[in-house]
Amino acid sequence: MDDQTRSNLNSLVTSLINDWGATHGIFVKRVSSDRFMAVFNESILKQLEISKFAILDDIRDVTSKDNLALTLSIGVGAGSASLVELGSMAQSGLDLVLGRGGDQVAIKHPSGKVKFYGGKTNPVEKRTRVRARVISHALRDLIQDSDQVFIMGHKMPDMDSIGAAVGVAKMAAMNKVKGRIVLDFDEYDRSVSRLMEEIEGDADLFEQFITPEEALADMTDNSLLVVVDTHKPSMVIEERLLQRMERVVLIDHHRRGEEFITNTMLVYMEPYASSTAELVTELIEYQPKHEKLSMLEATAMLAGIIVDTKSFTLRTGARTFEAASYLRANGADTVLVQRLLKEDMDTYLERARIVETVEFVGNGIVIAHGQPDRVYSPVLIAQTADILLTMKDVNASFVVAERNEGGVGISARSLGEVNVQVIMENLGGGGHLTNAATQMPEATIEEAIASLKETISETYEGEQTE
Ligand SMILES: [Mn+2]
Repeated sequence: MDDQTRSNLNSLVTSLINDWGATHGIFVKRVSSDRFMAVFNESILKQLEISKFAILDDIRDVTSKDNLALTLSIGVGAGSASLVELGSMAQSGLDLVLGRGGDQVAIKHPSGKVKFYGGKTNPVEKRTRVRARVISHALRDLIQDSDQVFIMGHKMPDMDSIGAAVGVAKMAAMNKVKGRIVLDFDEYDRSVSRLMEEIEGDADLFEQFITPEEALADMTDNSLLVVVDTHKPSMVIEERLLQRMERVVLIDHHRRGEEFITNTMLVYMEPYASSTAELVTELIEYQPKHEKLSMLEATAMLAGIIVDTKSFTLRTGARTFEAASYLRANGADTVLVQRLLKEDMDTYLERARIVETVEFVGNGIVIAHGQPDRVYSPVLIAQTADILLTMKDVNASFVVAERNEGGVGISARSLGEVNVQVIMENLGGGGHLTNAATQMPEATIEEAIASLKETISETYEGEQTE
C-alpha cells in the first residue's frame, strides 16, 4: 500500500488500541510495527472476558471499512506470579492463536488450560509455493536418511487420510526407500472399503499396507514415521508407534487444537489447504521423478481432495484445482472416484430420518437429532450436518446422536458466520470455525440438546450487548 494509507492505518490501529487500554486501565506499549505488549491484572482480564474481547471486532470492522481488513491476535498469560512464566505463556498463546488462523484470543494458565475467544473470520489463503518446496526437500532428505518410512493416518480413516498416505508412500518410493502404510483392516467406512477393494487388485500397492502390529515389529531406530490428516496423538491409528518412534513428521490441514503431537522433526500444518491429499500432491511435485504415479494412486489422492472439499465447494482455493489438475494429468480416474463415493439406499434413508427432526433455534441455526437408543456412525452424523447446511435459511447445523462408545456426539457445521468451533469447545470438543464436533459421554440426547441450546444463546447474548 502507499505511504499515506499505510501511515493512516498505522495511527488508526494505534489509537484504537490505546483507547482500549485507557478505557480498561491497561498499560499498552507498541513493541514493533505489528506488535503490542499489554500489562493488566486479573480483575481487568475478567472484564475483558465478559466483553468477549470486543476489541477484536472493533479492529476488524473499522479497518474493513477501508477494504483493508486487519485482524488482531492476542496471547494472554495468566494465573502465575512469575513474570517470566506469564511472558512465555503469552507468547505461546499467541503462537497458538496464529496457528489457528488469527483474529482470536488465547488465555493460557500454568495448568495448561487454554481459553479461546473470537475467531469469526475464515483464514485467508496465504501459504506460498516456496514453503511447499522447502518442506518437500526437507522431507526428501529425511526419507533418504531412513531405512523405511511408516505412514499413519487417523482412526476410522477417510479418503483423505488414505489418499495422503498413498501419496507419502509414493514419495518414499521416489527416493528408493520402502514406504508402508499402517492400517487397521477392521476399521474403515464403506467408501474406503471400496477403495481398498480396488487397491487389492494392485499387488504392488496392496503389499504396502500393513497392520499396526507388523509396524511395531518392523520399526527400527532409523525408521521414519509420517503422520497424515491429524495432529492429535489420541487420534492416530496406533499411539504406541508414535511413542516408540523417534523420527516423526506431521502433515495436516486441520486447525491446530490444544492436543498436539510433539517431538516432531518436521511439521507441515496448513489450515488454508483443502485436504492433506492436496498438500501431499504439492510435495510430490517437488520430488525426484524416477517413478510416475499410478492411476490408482492418483485416483486415491483425488478422491481425498473431492471428499474433503465436497466436490470443490468448501475450503477450495486456486491451489486445490492445481493439485487436482496435476493428479488428473497423472491418470486420476474421475469416474472411478464417483464409483467409490456412491452410497447405498439405507444410509440415505437413515440421514433423511435425522433431517426430519430439524428444529430452527434462531439466527439460522438448526438442530437435528438421531433416534434415542440408536447408534449412528460419526461419519453419518457429520454427513447429515453437511446436508442441513445446503438447505435454504440455514447458517449453521448441529446434529446430536448416540455413539457407539456410549453417550452422545454432536457434529457441527457452519457457512462461516457462526463460529461452531467456539460453541463445540464450550461443550468440551473442538474443530474449525466451520466444522467442529464434541462428545458427551454422560449425556442423553435430550440433555445434550439442552446444553447445546444454552451454549448457543450464551454466545449470542455476548454479541447483543456489544
Ligand atoms: Mn482431511
